[in-house]
Amino acid sequence: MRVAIVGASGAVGQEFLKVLEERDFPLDELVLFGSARSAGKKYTFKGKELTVKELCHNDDFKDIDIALTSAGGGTSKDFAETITKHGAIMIDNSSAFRMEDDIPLVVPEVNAEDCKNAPRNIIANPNCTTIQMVVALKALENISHIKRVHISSYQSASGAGAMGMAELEQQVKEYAENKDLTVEKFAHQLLFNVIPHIDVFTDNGYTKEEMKMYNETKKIMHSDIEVSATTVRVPVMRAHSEAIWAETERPVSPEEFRTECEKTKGITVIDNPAGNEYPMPFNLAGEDDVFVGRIRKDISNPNGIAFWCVSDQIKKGAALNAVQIAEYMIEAGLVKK
Ligand code: 2RA
Repeated sequence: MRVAIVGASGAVGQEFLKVLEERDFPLDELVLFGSARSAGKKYTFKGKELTVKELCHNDDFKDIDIALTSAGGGTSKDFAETITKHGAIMIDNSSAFRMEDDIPLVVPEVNAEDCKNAPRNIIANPNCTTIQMVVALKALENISHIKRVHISSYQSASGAGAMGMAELEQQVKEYAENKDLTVEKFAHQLLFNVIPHIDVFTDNGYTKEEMKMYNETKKIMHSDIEVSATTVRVPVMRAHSEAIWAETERPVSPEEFRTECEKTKGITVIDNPAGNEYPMPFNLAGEDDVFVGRIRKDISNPNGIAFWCVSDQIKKGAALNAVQIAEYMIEAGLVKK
C-alpha cells in the first residue's frame, strides 16, 4: 500500500502524518507532496525522514494507492485528474467536490457504504463542523427520525489554519505588552471577543460555513433533515464546540439518547452536571472522539432534545476522518489498483 499526503506542510497535512503513525496505518511507503514553497521540507514518519516533493502534473501518482489531499479547493480541482488517472483513490479534505453527485461525502460512522460508489475515484471529507455534528446526530437518528436541527457553533482559531492560531497567540502577546492588536486573519479582534461570522455571507443571510452544515448534513445522512446554523469564532486554540437542538419524529428521552451515544463507537459521553463535568475544548484537543454532554429535554418542544458536542476539528474534523475512510476502503476491498 503506497500512500501520498498532498499538502503535507499544512495543519491538516501534519495531522495526517501523526494520525497515520498513531494508528499504525498499513502502508509500505508514504510520499509527501506540497507546493513549490514547501518542496524540500523534511518531516519524520516512524523515525524515517521524508522530503516533500513538489506537486506537478506528471506521473508521480502512478504507483500511489491512496492520496490524502488537503491543499485547498483550487489545488484539488486542478490536480484531481493527475492524482486519480492511474487508479489512486483521492480522499479530499477541501470543499471542491463535496456536493458533486458522483462523489461520496463520507463520515465513516454514518455512511461508510457510500464509498462503494465512487466512479471518479474521489471521496470527499466533509467540513469539520458537519463531521462532529453528524456523528452525534446519527446516534439520535437510530432512535427516531430527525426532522429539524438548530445548531450554534463555537469554533476555534485553528479552524482558520495555522495562521488563525498564530494571530490569536500574537493578540495575547500584544495585549500583555499594551500594544495595538494585529487583526488580519479574522474580520475582528478575536481575543476577548466572539465573531458570528465564518467564511463569506451568502444571499440568504447565512454564511457559507452555515450553508455547508445545511447541505452536507442532508447528503451524508441521506435525509430530509432541516438544519439552521449560526457559526461563530471563539478565542479557543483547538477543537470546535456545538450547541445542538434536534426535533425528532417521536419524543426521545435524554436517557435513551445517552444510552445510544454510550454504545456508539466514536462517541464519548461526558455528562455529569452535578460534578461540573461536560465536554470542553480545552481538555479535549488532540482526542479522536466526538464528545457529547449536557443532554436534556428541550423544554420548548415536546419532541425536542438539546445537547452539547465537542471534537478536535483538525483530528476527527479532518485528518482522522479521512484516514478512517481509507481504512474502511482497504477493509472493504475498494482499493484495488
Ligand atoms: C473553520 N470550519 O473553522 C472551518 C474550517 N474548515 O473555519
